[in-house]
Amino acid sequence: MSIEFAKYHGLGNDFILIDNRSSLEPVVTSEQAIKLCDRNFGIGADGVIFALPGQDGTDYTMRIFNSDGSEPEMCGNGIRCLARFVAELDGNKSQIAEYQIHTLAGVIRSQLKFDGQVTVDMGVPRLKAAEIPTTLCSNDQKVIAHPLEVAGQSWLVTCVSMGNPHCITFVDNLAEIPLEIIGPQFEHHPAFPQRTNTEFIQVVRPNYLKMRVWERGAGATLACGTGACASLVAGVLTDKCDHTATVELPGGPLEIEWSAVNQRLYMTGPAECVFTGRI
Ligand code: ZDP
Repeated sequence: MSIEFAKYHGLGNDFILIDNRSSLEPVVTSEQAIKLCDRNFGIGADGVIFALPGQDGTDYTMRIFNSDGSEPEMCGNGIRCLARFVAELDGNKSQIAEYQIHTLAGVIRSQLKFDGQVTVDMGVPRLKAAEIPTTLCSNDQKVIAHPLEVAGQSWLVTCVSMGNPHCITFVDNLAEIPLEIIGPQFEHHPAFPQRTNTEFIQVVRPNYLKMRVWERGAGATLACGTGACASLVAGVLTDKCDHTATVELPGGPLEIEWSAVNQRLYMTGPAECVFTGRI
């Protein structure tokens, strides 16, 4: 096979982008995606993202495989990269371009800004246990500061779905968290039937959070857009932070706003092309 790709990243959360406009199915299988994401035997990435034809009146459809071959519903950093990638494919030279993108988590709107930043309307967070999904409490209840036993310790977790599942814990000292050890134990905890993304948050100020993330299907990554949005929601629900905050990730900062008017989340951050190539 011969497939052209572009390598993009959003704050170091990196993806292989593939022009999939000629087909409704990804041109790469999940097994092939695992190999492409391998950092020693492949191109190296946290995931593979496909720009497919739009559905139901949208401009494009996004699908993504994690580096372990699983398919998440949504991907915040990835959709910023996709917006830049399709603007490039379209030959869109205008300074501001808006795209409607169909995802497994619904229609997402993204807007390219003149300064290279991309703002994404990430939609309304889902909070009921059944929507996460988690068995931590009964189906239509919210999981807010709920105890969860992991690695012989009780953690107070808040669960938020941004289309994909997130489990958030607030900690006093982020540097002390043994992410590589406890991350997988959260991810595979029986309370999360679809597994979960896991975020640890240190509140520096109500409008400034620091985050480390263990991603479902990808492990420790430098950034996670859906995770930053979910964490701000968890911070508001537990009275720890404002509706607008900077979330500092290992790869850099994202600006997140949870609108009190329409309950939607807006994420702003960079997306950059690193190189292109042929498989
Ligand atoms: O839900 C999942 O399985 C995630 N690993 C998907 C990827 C999320 C991402 N890091 C983000 O920025 O939202 C791309």
